[in-house]
Amino acid sequence: MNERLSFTPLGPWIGAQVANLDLSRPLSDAQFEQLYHGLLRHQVLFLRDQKITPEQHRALAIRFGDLHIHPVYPHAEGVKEIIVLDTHQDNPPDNDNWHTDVTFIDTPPAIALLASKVLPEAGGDTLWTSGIAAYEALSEPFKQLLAGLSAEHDFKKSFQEFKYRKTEEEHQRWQQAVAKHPPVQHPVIRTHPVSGRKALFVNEGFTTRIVDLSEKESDAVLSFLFAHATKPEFQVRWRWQPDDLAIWDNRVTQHYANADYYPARRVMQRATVLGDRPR
Ligand SMILES: O=C(O)CCC(=O)C(=O)O
Ligand SMILES: [Fe+2]
Repeated sequence: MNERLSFTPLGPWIGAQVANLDLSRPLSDAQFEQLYHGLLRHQVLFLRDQKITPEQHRALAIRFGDLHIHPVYPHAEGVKEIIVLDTHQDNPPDNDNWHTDVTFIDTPPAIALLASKVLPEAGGDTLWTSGIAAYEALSEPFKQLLAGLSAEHDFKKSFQEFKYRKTEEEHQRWQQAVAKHPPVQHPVIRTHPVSGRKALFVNEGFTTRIVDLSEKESDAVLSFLFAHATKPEFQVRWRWQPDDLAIWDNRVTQHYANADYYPARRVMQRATVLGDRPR
């Protein structure tokens, strides 16, 4: 049997489409190695025609490491590690902002695996941007300035109270999540723990300030970095078909889920692999 996966780059910096893999069957070690290597290189991988159940999704994700259970998002029935993002008229999309997933904890996710289940007739693309490309495009003096800095990341910046007041129960769950997630700090530039590549690690979704700068300096630097990080040059955009799977390296990327399809329905399933402390 031919076990070689093929990777077709979707751009020079980020994104590749993977062929010759059927994820409804268990991956061999050789296949997993190739997939992981491809992920490190391309930062986000896309696979078409992968009809996987929540259980199969979890079994695949667990090959990459321990899984995160989200404090707020609902999960698939009986599979608490699989988040269900079911957006429609009464549950508007809320990932239409550039972010890296769950950077509000000490050990943000390393990898996420997102499967498309129900799609609108048009729209609902997702975009990713490379923190490696963004870092490498900075001038040397600016890289040196950023190298010594840490930034604060806060759950509340994206999960804002007004969105969680529909029922008393929802509001209580939000309050508990806030109490459990005080702001944390991460380096502004992180080094990938496996590839050794450096990447910009601030994101508009959760990063509130650079701790060692004055408030005005921090605001100015962050607004430059948020804009810089999301230049089209560093991006890839994926047009979903049903049963696609995207796998991204959350340590060195950000993403944006285009909400243009609202109020149509769109259902996605996500597994999230825990990472280590950014350095
Ligand atoms: O719905 C999407 O395309 C992506 C949503 C998102 O931000 C995520 O799953 O982390
Ligand atoms: Fe996300």
